Amino acid sequence: MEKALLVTIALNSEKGNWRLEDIAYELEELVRTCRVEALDNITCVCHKPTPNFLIGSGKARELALLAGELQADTLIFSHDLSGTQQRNLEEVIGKKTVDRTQLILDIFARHAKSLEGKMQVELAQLQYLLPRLVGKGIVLSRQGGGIGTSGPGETRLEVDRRRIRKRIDKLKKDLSALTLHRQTIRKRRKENALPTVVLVGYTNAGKSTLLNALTNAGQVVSGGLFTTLDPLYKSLQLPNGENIVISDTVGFLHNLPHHLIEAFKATLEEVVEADLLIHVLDIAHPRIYEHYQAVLEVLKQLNAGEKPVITALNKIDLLHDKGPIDQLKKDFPGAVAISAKLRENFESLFKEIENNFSGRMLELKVIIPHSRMDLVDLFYREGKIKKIDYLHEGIRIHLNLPKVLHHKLLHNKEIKIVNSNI
Ligand SMILES: Nc1nc2c(ncn2[C@@H]2O[C@H](COP(=O)(O)OP(=O)(O)OP(=O)(O)O)[C@@H](O)[C@H]2O)c(=O)[nH]1
Ligand SMILES: [Mg+2]
Repeated sequence: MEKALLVTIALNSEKGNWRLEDIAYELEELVRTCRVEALDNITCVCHKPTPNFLIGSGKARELALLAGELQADTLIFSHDLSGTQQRNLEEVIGKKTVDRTQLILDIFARHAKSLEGKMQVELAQLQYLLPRLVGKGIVLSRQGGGIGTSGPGETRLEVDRRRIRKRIDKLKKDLSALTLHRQTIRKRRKENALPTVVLVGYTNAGKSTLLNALTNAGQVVSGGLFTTLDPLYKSLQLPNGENIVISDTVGFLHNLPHHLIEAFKATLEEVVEADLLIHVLDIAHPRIYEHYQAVLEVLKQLNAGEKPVITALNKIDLLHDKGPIDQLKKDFPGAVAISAKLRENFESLFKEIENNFSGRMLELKVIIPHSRMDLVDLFYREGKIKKIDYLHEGIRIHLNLPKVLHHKLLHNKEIKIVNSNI
């Protein structure tokens, strides 16, 4: 197993509510996901970041000594490094260095499954690499293998600049063709008038677990970060009979590398197009408030900051003391506390979703001829039948039906509307 020395950096110039220990903890979680052994995690507070070394050459020499003592293969930094900084650090330390973006790209590269996912990751990796291919430092160091060198699938990253440029152009072209295809599908879905709900949230919050619990989607779930890169779309019938399409998304992270957001824009467009978002939060995570803010930031970047959102406080089964739930419900008004794993309190979640779409369904009583069993099938499929009576004059049905469908059936002479709530 690759052995790494972690370096958590705090820049004085950076504001925000992320404390040094939060950054350190997150770096460790990312490294764990990469199956790299963390030998130690050194924190560096940088009052004056330098363009050549970021942390200063003196600190770099200290790290070189420590890395030698610990016999580290690699140094992993919690911060992004410029090409120059990375080259200089590698020269002084004599080891491979990996920065935060590279680390995240590496995880994405390992987890990409679909063709589109792989292409998006490769594009992000190449765009990251291109401006760094000056001199030979980074090129040579990347040839050693290990973390920071994974390509999507089994491919090794190319390091030839001209070929990279060509490849970037090709990937962009192919991805935009896929985007077009995706838009066509989305348009068709819109025509069918099915509302779409997208699960968003910090990585590891439990989005895929929730999707599976709601729809038997079979989405892969794991304790590592960024397990899901390829969202799945599933249809789901709410208790009131309304059919919706629901999907999960790539997990978010604070300061998600912009290369990644750019490359995944096509996938993340689903978030922008959604009728409703469910923001899944890991209630058992000590940094829940920071996660919440980070997700809002990414949503803003995607121009989805104003979407209707239901906050789902997930993993309540992990809380021995239920006290914090009350406080959290105050902090996140309207939030529902659930356990995706144990399927707890899904009724409240469904109620919130239904309320959000209220007005789309209509309650009515109709009488249809016995010969029109196909309509009964349709009502079962598209609506919710509350009561059905087989009478002499026909089949009397009390049901909830989507308004769009009601409009379509309005002029059907065979359907007699006895009562409706409009
Ligand atoms: N105890 C408990 N664990 C949960 C719950 N929901 C999810 N988990 C666990 O949390 C971990 C992450 O779950 P995922 O569903 O993969 O999370 P995700 O949000 O899809 O993560 P990414 O795809 O990586 O962004 C897994 O180990 C799940 O088993 C829950 O309600 N209770
Ligand atoms: Mg997932």
